[in-house]
Amino acid sequence: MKNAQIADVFEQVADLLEFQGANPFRLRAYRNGARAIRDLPEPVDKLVKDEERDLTEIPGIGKDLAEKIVTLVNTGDLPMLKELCAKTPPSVLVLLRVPGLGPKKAAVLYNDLKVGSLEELRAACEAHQVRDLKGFGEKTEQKIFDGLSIASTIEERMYWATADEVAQAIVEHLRGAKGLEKIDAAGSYRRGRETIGDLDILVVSSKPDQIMDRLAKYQDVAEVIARGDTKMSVRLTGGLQVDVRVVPAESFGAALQYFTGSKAHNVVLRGRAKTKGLKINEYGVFRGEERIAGATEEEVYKTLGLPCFPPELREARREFEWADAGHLPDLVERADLRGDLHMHTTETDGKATLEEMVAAARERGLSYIAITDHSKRVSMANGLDATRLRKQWSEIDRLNARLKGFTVLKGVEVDILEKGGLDLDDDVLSEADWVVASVHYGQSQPREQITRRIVDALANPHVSAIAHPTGRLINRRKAYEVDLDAVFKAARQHGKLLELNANPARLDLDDVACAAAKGFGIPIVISSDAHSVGGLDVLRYGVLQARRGGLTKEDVANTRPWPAVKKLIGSRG
Ligand code: DGT
Ligand code: CA
Ligand code: CA
Ligand code: ZN
Repeated sequence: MKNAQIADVFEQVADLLEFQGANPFRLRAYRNGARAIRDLPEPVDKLVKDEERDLTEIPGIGKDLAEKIVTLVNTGDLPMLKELCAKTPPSVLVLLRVPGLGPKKAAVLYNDLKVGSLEELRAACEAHQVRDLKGFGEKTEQKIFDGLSIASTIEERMYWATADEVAQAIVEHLRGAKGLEKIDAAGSYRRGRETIGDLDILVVSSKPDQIMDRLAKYQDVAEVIARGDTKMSVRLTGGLQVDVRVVPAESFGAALQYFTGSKAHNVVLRGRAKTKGLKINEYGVFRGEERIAGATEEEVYKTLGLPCFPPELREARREFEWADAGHLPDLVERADLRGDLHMHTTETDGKATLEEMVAAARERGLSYIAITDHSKRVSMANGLDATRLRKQWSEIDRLNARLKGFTVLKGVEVDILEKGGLDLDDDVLSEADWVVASVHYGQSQPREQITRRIVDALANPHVSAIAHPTGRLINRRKAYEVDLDAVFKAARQHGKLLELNANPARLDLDDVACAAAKGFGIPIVISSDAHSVGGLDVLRYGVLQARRGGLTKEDVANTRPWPAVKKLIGSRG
């Protein structure tokens, strides 16, 4: 079980407990636990198997939750959740998807109005029955009504990073099937979208039945949704749907193209085919009845006079424009990254020491890192004041003196204070090699205020970059109201960099914002924000997002050696 799935289970437990009116302290333990696991940069299941580690090391995880995690990892299930579910009408969980409707209010709706589905909730709102309930009122009724349209469209989508583990495991499992000739995962997963609705897997096989039998036997299959001659859909424990299609070898490329999508990209492609007097579908490219391409994606695109677009670009954004101009951007790759400029150590809320982070970064082929522990405002993380920071920096100096072919930069992640300004004085910041400034508090301030804070931080001569510039947490928290355009302008004016935080829950800046930043000529720095040794491995998720934004090696600052990065900072100031 993946961290995110375990966190989801704890959230569900908390919701159900709250629905049943349980003790608030009990709820809070589960909610805090969920957050702790979600934010943990290393896989909990590995931690469980490591005899030297204890889950209760994780802040927010006590003995009780630790035991539940062990149960979840070992069995994929939590008896407590089953019991709670058995005591709760299943439809209530659907009600909880409505923004503005928590478990407590859902309980009132269910008990007093017998509302048990989104349709019934809509009807109750329309009949103005909701406003008369105790603790509701007209405004709440309206809010719930507005939230209904969102609830029916959002199903929680899985992080790409989680889907990746699942996809690799399933593909590996299916490779064991007799008659398998080719297999590839398509869909949003192949396009590297930050979240995945379902997995689409394509197979060439002389024995489709063998593939399907083997899929049915996969350990995590909870339910077979449908099985036909060439297509099978299953649902995994944890909820992800997987569609497997068996296609003829001569159509494999066409099917891979079609099922990779995106839909919008395919629509444009069909139009292009049409103007050439051709037809394209998942079986091939046709002139009249004759199939003129289909075995490979390259030939499918080539027949239409197009390059074989990297999947990350297939969103009908600018890829056709680029193709028409004769060149696609040469997208950045993980191997291009030479350094990582955002990470934490045991001095604040990291799990590994300075030396351990250095060793791990070297193992991963990096040649420099910046240590950017939190500043004092983040008291929960034991943030550093000037004295402790300078002490850490002298340690870094001593370490650098011993290191060959590797540089540790003296950095800090300085908080942008709620009232504006930075959490550390200029005199200490001026001694740093690299300063990332970030907003952790006052996230719900109005647009102008929060934008001003960030723009002012960019104007500070000692700040190098802004970390996670929008603060969004995928599936959990919306971006701040920040005016990104103003941030881009300020970054350009002062010659500053912007981060693409590679944590799979953040991916901030996202693909679209990266493309926009590139338009302003702002270098992007892809950073892990690692809080542990394993946390360094998230860089590849950042790279995927950068690729979706059309970024090349040139556009990403930390593909350069450190002295060249340094030259970028303040260069336009
Ligand atoms: P997801 O699963 O919501 O994360 O997103 P996708 O992109 O994987 O979408 P999915 O699984 O519904 O379909 C996979 C691909 O199949 C999609 O990217 C494009 C193709 N496709 C599906 N339905 C249609 C359609 O109605 N028209 C066209 N042109 N393509 C489609
Ligand atoms: Ca899909
Ligand atoms: Ca699908
Ligand atoms: Zn950080």
